[in-house]
Amino acid sequence: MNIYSSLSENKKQFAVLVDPDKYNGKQLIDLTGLARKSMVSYFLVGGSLLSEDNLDTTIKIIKDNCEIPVIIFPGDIMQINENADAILLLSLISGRNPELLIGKHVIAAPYLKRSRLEILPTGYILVDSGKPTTASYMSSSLPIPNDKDDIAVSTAMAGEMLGLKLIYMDGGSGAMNPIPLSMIEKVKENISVPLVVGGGIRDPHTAAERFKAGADVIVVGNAIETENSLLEKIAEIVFSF
Ligand code: 1GP
Repeated sequence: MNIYSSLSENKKQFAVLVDPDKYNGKQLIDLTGLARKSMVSYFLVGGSLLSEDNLDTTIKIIKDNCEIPVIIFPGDIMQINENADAILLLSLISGRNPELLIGKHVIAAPYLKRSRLEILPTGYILVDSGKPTTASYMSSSLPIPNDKDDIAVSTAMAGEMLGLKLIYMDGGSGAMNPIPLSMIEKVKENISVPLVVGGGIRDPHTAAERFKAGADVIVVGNAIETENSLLEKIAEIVFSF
């Protein structure tokens, strides 16, 4: 399966973010069952900071229990894993940390070239969500202020012009506030690559509003860890579009 083609299909899609530190085997099996039933589009697996050595097992359990594609959402080059289907090759274009714009990519490139992972070059934009998140802290970068739509638009446009194939606007996991609707609308109007939106989405209404504003893919992590029935409710929203 070519994941980029499926991301570009111009239909609303829903990705569940799995932080390998947060799920045990039984919880993962329950989650994959629910995700299969609800026709979740993708699993994103990874985290800005992983403390346990669970990434490999997490990916294997997901792959053993469903056909849903697994995309690595790496917090670090240590999170490259051959058992996944694809990897977001993140360039943190909202920040000015050279390591996360090109440095880590140079180190990862030979490994990625040898792997069979599909590479998804992604312009990753962190947006201030009301308080520092693990992503903003660990990346030593300043997120875009959430009332500065123009900065977000110019950043996303620059990312697309540089050849990045996806734009991912993220408030960071556990974000206090989700990405503002006006920012999503304006970014969407100005890019033609798929737009992924995540961070702080905790209910179906918030997800629906972000789809309406122009998000092609919604990512939800934290809220599903707390209440996995939310997965079915958000998945229903996807089918209403
Ligand atoms: C974080 O966009 C993802 O990078 C998901 O965020 O965990 O807040 O849903 P949440």
